[in-house]
Amino acid sequence: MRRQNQLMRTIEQPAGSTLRPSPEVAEALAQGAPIVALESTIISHGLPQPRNLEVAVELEEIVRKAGAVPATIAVLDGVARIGLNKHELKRVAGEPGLRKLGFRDLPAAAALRVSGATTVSATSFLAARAGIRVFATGGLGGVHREWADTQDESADLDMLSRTRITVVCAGVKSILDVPATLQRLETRGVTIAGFRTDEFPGFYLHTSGEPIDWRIETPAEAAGIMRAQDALGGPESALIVANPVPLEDQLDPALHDRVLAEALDAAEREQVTGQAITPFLLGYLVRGTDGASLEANLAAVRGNARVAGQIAVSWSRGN
Ligand code: PSU
Ligand code: MN
Repeated sequence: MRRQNQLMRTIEQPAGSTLRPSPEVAEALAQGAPIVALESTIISHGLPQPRNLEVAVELEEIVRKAGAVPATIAVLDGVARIGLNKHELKRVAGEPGLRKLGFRDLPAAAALRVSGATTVSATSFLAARAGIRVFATGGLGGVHREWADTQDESADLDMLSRTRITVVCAGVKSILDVPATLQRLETRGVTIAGFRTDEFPGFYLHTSGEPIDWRIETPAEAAGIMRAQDALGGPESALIVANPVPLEDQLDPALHDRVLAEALDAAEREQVTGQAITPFLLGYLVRGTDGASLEANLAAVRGNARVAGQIAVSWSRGN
């Protein structure tokens, strides 16, 4: 017995020191209470200051109103934190030079005691490791329009193809090649269900115009798909619940197309590539639309946090 305890400690220690749930999240996990993971890159790199902190706080409130515990995920001083307090949220929103951490950056950040915000790929991995099944974000990463030249495909897609997590999002960011991204998701075996829609949402826009195969009407139906994933027993891929921004909150499509074309030109001129391209394009759109893209982005994320909370509640009731 003592030997077994010792063994447990050696196994748990590395995980314990690199992955730390907040007291509230730890308690919710122990009780099987509904929890929604929230990512932090959208706060640090996706939204302008000082609005980003307000939004971080607001998203947590929306999850709570739906009856679930929010767990914003970020790496602070090398430790992956699952659930942040107000002071820690402030660090994510305001710390100068905070890094953007994809899944592959996590070991280096842990070993070198670096702080950073987590993308969808890193957040889904950490949430699943912590035992959280539902996650809300804005728009996923995906295949970039210049893929043939750059091979730039977000690590989000790979991670979602091998992680059992439900991600509520407004589709993929419209700066991407949406049909190519949908094709990749099909090839990699990621289930997509439209939430009260037959079309894949367009992030800032209500629809991307691309059809999707499955439509659900209720959070309970999403929880039902999750239970069926478990019953089937694999593979370990994600469920994407695609929840469009309401039509009345979307960015004007003509304005979107015009400013996005300018943004893509500017990125090419300034040779922005790699991790920097997504924040660059999102920032360009915010300025080029006088903040209208920001409002559409926020409306989308708010809706996703709400639906994710409802799905988490339905999921935890049935488990
Ligand atoms: N959704 C938003 N804004 C964002 C992001 C998502 O509304 O900024 C972030 C997510 O963290 C996503 C990342 O994982 O952008 C994609 O970056 P990349 O294309 O470099 O993989
Ligand atoms: Mn990329």
